[in-house]
Amino acid sequence: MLEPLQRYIGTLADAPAPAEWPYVVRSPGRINLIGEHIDYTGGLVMPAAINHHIHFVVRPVEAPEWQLHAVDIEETFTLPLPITGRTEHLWVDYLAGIGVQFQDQGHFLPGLEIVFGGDLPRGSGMSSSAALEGGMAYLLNELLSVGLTRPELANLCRRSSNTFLGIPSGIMDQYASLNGRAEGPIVLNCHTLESEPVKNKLRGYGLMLVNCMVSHDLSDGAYGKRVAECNRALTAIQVKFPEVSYLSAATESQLDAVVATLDPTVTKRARYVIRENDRVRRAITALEAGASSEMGALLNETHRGLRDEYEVSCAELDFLQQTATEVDGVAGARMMGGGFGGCTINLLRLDRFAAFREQLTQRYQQQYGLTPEFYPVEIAAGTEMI
Ligand code: GAF
Repeated sequence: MLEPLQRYIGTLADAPAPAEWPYVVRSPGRINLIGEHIDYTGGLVMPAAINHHIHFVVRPVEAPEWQLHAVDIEETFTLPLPITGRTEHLWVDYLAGIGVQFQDQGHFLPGLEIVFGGDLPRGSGMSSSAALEGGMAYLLNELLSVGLTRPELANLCRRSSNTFLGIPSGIMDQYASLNGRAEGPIVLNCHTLESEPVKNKLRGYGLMLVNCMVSHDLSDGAYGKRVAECNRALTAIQVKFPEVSYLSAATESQLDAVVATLDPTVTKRARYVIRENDRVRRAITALEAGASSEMGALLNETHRGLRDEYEVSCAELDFLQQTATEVDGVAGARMMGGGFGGCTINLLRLDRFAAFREQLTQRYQQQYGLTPEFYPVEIAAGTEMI
């Protein structure tokens, strides 16, 4: 029985799965145009759900367990219910953590068989983890008729990452996967959790992700360190300006007024956050005006900020970003996501995709002996039952 389902997932068909498998959820990955590393400071971010997905094909079973089949990695795991804690498999824990959130709210988890997989590359920065969490949360919300809204589901997923998995991430990835709009990117205010679509008037340009094919180990601890540094900056600013309730709401002059009390590294991080938040506002204006060169310049500025002030880039990403900006037809480029590896996001003319690919491949192979992967991405709708 599993084999046809695996084929079904392989084709990513929009048609419903066989009748005995009544539930199919499609959960997308995400990109982020701008507003990087500021979701956990209450900032503005501009993500979008994309046309790379994880599909979940699900049926109820009698036994009190979840029979999980991860098609892409060809692994199977049976999770007894109720869920009592973590397992030894991170992919299982992404799903189990969501179950725990529902359990903690008093819901009885049904026995399920879940087959899932898709075309969302793992570890490339398109947030397959958020797609896993969001898809599972969406599914349980429907099956148990809980009635949580999409922003509430995103919050639940973030809570699971933070508390069950111990990953101190913000809310952007899960929010984008669950709330994405096919018309274009959204602007999410991470303080209020309100979002709206951006009126993107850029014509003739598309987005291409380039995977640098490395992932430096530093990343886990470094992310938590950045979160802690931002909290320290906020605490110092609040001593003088108690009305500032989150770091992205501070101004550079408020930061300047407390600089003597701050470690220089913390000041650098906070300056990046405040400037990045401002760049998002300018990016909204640029997109609404259809101004590709302004938008591109903002992407390049963000990259410099992430490289020099926030220090979450790496040599490979810097090389890809710099090289991209030298290619004809590229408006701008930057590293995307948590950093230390993964993808760059590039804004370039649609008629230059092939040349871009060729030039970057050649230069990157020469420099690092690695072949980058390219993903032309299109913006898509958020999680849905099909
Ligand atoms: C990771 C996190 F999960 C997000 O919350 C966000 O902070 C991002 O890094 C950086 O913008 O993807």
